[in-house]
Amino acid sequence: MNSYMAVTNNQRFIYRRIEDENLKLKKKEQLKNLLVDSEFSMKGNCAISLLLTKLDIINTILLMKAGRNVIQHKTGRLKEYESVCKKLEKKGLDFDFHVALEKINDLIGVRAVCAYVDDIYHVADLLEKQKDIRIIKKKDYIREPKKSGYQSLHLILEVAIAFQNETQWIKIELQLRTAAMDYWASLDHQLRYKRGRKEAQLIDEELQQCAAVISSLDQKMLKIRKKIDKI
Ligand code: 0O2
Repeated sequence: MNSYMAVTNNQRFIYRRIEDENLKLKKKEQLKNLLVDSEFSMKGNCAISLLLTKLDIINTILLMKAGRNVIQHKTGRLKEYESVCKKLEKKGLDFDFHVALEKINDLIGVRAVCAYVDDIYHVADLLEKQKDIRIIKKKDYIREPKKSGYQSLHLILEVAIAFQNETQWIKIELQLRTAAMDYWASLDHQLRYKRGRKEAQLIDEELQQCAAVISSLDQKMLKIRKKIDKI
């Protein structure tokens, strides 16, 4: 190959890289427009409000039965645009709104923290019985914790929302966990962003041990509560 050919091939490669980068930027811009301050975000916020209200009602029903608040606190959020991009990249997916909508379950998310492990399943049962809720998938990371030690019950569900002309089913991820699981997950979340550092690997192992301690603490607290319930 002569030097003239080498230069043109090199240039062609650079132009293609620039074109690819421009296309990626364009797709990301379109994705941002469809995710942020959009029809999607408006409907997503409606889905969050509806699910939070449903959880309030369930808490009231269970409060009448158990005489205590079963759900201690709850929050809802739309996944941030940067976080959506990171997740798409991690999964090797295109920066496309419809791909994100189909493949990312927690674009719209609600988290509820319960007092005891059995409360989590009572709340999930009551939700499952509702006519305007469809359970798409259940991931029980309490019965089968993740390798990291992460525990929570995830319900990927759809809620029906009546808009002006039609009823739409909106996908939302509900994470149910105890206060101990929540404490562990928030520390782990901080660590996860620092993964790759040498010290982080040691902390990883320590966190796995803490997850086991937390699981046994939850079980002990549940046993004590059940004893007290019988008195
Ligand atoms: P962020 O920043 O919290 O939003 P999949 O459904 O298998 O295609 P996905 O969506 O990763 O893939 O499912 P998974 O594993 O059920 O995780 C969904 C969410 O659960 C995560 O969202 C976290 O919020 C939480 N989670 C899962 N594993 C862990 C863990 O090991 N530690 C902590 N702290 N949280 C975890 P994001 O988007 O990954 O993160």
